Amino acid sequence: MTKSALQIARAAYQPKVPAALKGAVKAVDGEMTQSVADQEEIKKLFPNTYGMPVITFEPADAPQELPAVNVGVILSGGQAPGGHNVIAGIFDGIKAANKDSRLYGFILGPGGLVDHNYMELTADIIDEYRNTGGFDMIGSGRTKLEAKEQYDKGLEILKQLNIKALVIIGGDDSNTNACVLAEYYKAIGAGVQVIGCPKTIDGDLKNEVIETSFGFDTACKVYSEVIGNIERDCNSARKYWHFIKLMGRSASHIALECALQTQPNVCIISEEVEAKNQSLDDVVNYIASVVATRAENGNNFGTVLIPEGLIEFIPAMKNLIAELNDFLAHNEAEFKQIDKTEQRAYIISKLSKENSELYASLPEGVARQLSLDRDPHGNVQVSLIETEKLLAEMVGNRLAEWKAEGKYKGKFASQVHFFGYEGRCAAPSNYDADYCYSLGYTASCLINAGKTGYMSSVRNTTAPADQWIAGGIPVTMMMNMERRHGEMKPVIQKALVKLDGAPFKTFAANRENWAVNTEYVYPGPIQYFGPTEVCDQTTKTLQLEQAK
Ligand code: FBP
Repeated sequence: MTKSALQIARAAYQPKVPAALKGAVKAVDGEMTQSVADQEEIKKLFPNTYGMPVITFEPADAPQELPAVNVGVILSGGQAPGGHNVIAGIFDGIKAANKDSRLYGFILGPGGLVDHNYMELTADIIDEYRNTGGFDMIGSGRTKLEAKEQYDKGLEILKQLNIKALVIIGGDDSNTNACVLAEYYKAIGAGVQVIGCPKTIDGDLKNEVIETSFGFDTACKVYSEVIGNIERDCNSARKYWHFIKLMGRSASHIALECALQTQPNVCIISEEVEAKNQSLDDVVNYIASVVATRAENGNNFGTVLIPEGLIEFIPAMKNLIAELNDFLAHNEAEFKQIDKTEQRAYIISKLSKENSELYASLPEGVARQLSLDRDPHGNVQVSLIETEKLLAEMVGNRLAEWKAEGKYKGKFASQVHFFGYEGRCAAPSNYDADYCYSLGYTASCLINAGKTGYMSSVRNTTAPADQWIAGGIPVTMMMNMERRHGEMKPVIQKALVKLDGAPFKTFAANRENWAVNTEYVYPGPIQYFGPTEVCDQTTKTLQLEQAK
């Protein structure tokens, strides 16, 4: 296979690890824990894995001879830079404890466990993928592990391969399911430990004890590089407004981090839109007013960042989508009979007054997406809605109205972009390469310590790596009860952008200046070799959150 020069050089990179992981470790128990909310219910649902202590790994006085262990690993959900290094860390960790230990990868996500689709990960394979992006070593998938039959089917292959521990690398839902699996295997005495690792570029799996999910750092740096390039382009040609949608299914962490890195003229934060009960019209008016103000200064150009999940956070749109879901579910047959050209008018005639007016105000393409593209559960697939086009078009229309009223005299031409997949498989930054390898190595220490129902945790990561703290957090500690598909379920709390948190406050304190003046920052590409202040910067979000 032909490799790029960077790939060849990068293969030799030795990830930096916490000092404690450089030799033999001992597990030190901290405080006993309880769930963040709904303690009684969670305790009842997890009688075997609730209340366990936080664990920290410290250097051991003497190396310990450990028995060989067979371990399985699964990559779950969307790709995130650094996944291969988590696997390399697990591999090196179990081999350091006993060279006869073996690692098996389940193919294409959790489905591989259920379908008994696996491969042994040998040293040659691991070396091929060190410090590379992507999940292609074993592939990933979105099958949810949530049914007893799946757990039992999985156990068959785990027994057959004599696997004593399973590491599930995933987001909040996958780690929730990992914990349910840990509880189940413990309850039936299956003899299989389950350990989770925090992954998602979205950055929404974090809390008091998990500083960040891996991949967020690299993905934001890739997007910020390109946003910076676009800002420079628009500051050179001075004729376009660029509307850039950024991935992040729900939370706006990616948009916020990219805004902190690149200082665009506008960045919409979904959580703020919801908290202020803003309408789509309010968002359009805000962007249009920034365009108009800049035009008064002769600046008919700018950059707008839009989080992928925005639509679902606009209360009025949420109501419209809910009524549409309901209406179309109950009238599917009738709706399908209607000629495509009549469908819009048909929906307008059927919805409640408020929702029908909102629906009628939407551009044709978006209205169609809302009524046609539905997932297997009958829900509108909001991520398919081209919010960047929607906003560019609506802002253009609003400015035309203002022009007719004599309130705006500028020129408005827009370009639209969507950045998501471009960043998910990038070669991990030094931070993600180090963090992921450390998470994997820590997972191996949790396995060696006989733990189950824990998430691998590496903290203090704004300090140099040798001061990082490796340990394990009981997954039940991060749980609360939430309504999912009409039922109350124990789940890890999703971390949305906190409006009283330092990253948002820093953004809010600067955005008026960034809107009017051209204060763009051009972060440039991720640097893998060079001075530490260039190569080892963490995200601004993490720096601001961790600043004491
Ligand atoms: P995870 O939460 O599984 O890490 O995936 C996040 C994400 O990248 C979102 O940002 C995006 O909305 C979604 O995956 C896209 O999913 P898919 O890869 O299935 O198109």
